[in-house]
Amino acid sequence: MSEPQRFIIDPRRIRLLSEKQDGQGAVIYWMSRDQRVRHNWALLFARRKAELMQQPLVVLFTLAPTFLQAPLRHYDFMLKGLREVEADLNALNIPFVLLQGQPEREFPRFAEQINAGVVVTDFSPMNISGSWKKEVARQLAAPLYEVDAHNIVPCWIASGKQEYSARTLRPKINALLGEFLTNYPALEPLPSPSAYQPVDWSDVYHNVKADRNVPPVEWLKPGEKAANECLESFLQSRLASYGKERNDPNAGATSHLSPYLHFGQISAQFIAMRVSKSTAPEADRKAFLEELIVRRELAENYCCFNNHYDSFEGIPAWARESLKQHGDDQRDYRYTLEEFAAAKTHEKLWNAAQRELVTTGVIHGYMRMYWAKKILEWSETPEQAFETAIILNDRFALDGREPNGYAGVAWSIGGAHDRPWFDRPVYGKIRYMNASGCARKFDVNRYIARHEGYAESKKQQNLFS
Ligand code: FO1
Repeated sequence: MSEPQRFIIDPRRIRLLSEKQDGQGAVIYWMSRDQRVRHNWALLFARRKAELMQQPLVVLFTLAPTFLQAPLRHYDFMLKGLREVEADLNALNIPFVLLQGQPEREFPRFAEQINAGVVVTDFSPMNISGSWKKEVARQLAAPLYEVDAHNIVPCWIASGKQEYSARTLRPKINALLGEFLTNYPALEPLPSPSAYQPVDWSDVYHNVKADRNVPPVEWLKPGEKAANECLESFLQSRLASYGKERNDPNAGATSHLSPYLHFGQISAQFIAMRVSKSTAPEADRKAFLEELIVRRELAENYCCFNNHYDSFEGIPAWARESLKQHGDDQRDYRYTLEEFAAAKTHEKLWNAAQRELVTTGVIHGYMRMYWAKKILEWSETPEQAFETAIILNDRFALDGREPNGYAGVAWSIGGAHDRPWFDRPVYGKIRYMNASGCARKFDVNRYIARHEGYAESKKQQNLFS
C-alpha cells in the first residue's frame, strides 16, 4: 500500500523520554504494562519503526525478582499471560525475549549487546515504572519512546495537571474521544522467523521469589485469549443488566475484566469499541463506559500527576487537615493489619468483603469503598488506615498495584475526587458509609453467607509470611 493509506499512530500518543536520535540498529519494544499482542499501540509503533528503518524487531520483557511485594497470585497470572504473548508473537515471526533481574541493569546491557537503534516502551503512571525508565533512558545510546497503549485518550493529552474530580476531567475526555476511540490496524508479521531461543519458562518459574502464601486464583483464567472470551461473555450476558445491578455485589454483574486490564492482557480501547457497538440498552453501555473510560483515566491522572498517590500525604489538603483534627477521637474498635487481613473484626459484613478479597482476588467495586472506609474507622490513625488498605489491596487483589486501586483508597479514606461532607467523629469531612447503607442497596446477609465458609474451611494460613 502507498504511504498515505498506511495506518499511522496518532503522534499525541507518543512522547520521547530521551534526547537521542534514532540509531541504525534493531528496534526493541520493551513490554511492561501492556502485555498483549493485539490492539497494542506500543507494539504497532515499534513494528512501524522497524519497517521504516528496515531493522529487526524484538519484543522484550524484564522480569523483576520482586515487584512491590507482589505475591505468587500475581506472578502466576502474569507469567501464564506472557507465555501466550510469546506464542502469539512467534506466530508472527516476532521474537520474544524475557530478561530476569533488575530492569534498569539488565535491559541497557541487552540493548547494547544487540546494538538497539530505537527502544519503544508502554506508558505507566506508576513511580516504579518511571524510575526504571529514567535510569534506562540515561544509559541507552538509543532513544526511548513511550507510547500510551493503556488509555483511550493519552493521559498527558487528557489533562496536563491533577484533576479535581470526574466532573472536571469528563468533558476533557469526551471532547477527544472521537479522535482516539478508533479501531486498531492489524499487526503485520515479520517476513521471516528470528534466531532467538524460546524462553526457558521452568527456569523463570524456579527463580520467581514471590510469596506463596497468596496462591493463584482458580476461577479466572489468565491470558489474552481468556480475556477476550471474558469480554464476549460479559457483552452477551451481563452488560444488559449492568446499569441497575453494578452496585449489587450479589448480582454477579461485574465484567471481571480488571485483572486483565491491570496486566494489559486486553485493551480498554478495544473493550470500549465493542461495548459502544453492542446492542445492550444505552443506559447500561453509558454506565459501563463511565467506569471504563472516565473513572479509569481519572485514576491514571491521579497517579501521573501526584507522586504520593500511594500514601496519605497525597490526599487533598482539606481532607488531611480534617482527618488530623479528628486524630484523637475515640475509636470504638481498633484492629491491626494482621487482624484486618484475617477478617477478624467484629463486623460480619466487613469480614465477608475481606474474605472475598483473599479467596477470589477481587472485591466488588461498591464493597471496596465500604471496606476501605471501615479500615479508616477502625484504625489507630488515618495514616495507618491508608497504609493498611493499600497493603491489603495490593497483596490480595489481582488488580492491585494499579491506579484504580490507589485512587480508590485515596477516594474512600482521603476524599480524593470527592467533596467535603458534614463533619463527624473520626471521619471528619470524609464521606461516611455504614452497613445499613449497604443493606439499603443489596441483600447483605446473602453476601455474608456467600463468603462465610472461608475462615472455617481453610486453616487460617499465615497471610503474611
Ligand atoms: N512489569 C514489569 O515490567 N516487570 C515485572 O517484573 C512486573 C511484575 C509485576 C508483578 C505484579 C504486578 O501486579 C505487576 C507486575 N508488572 C511488572 C506489571 C506492572 O504493573 C506494569 O508493567 C507497570 O510496570 C507498572 O504499572
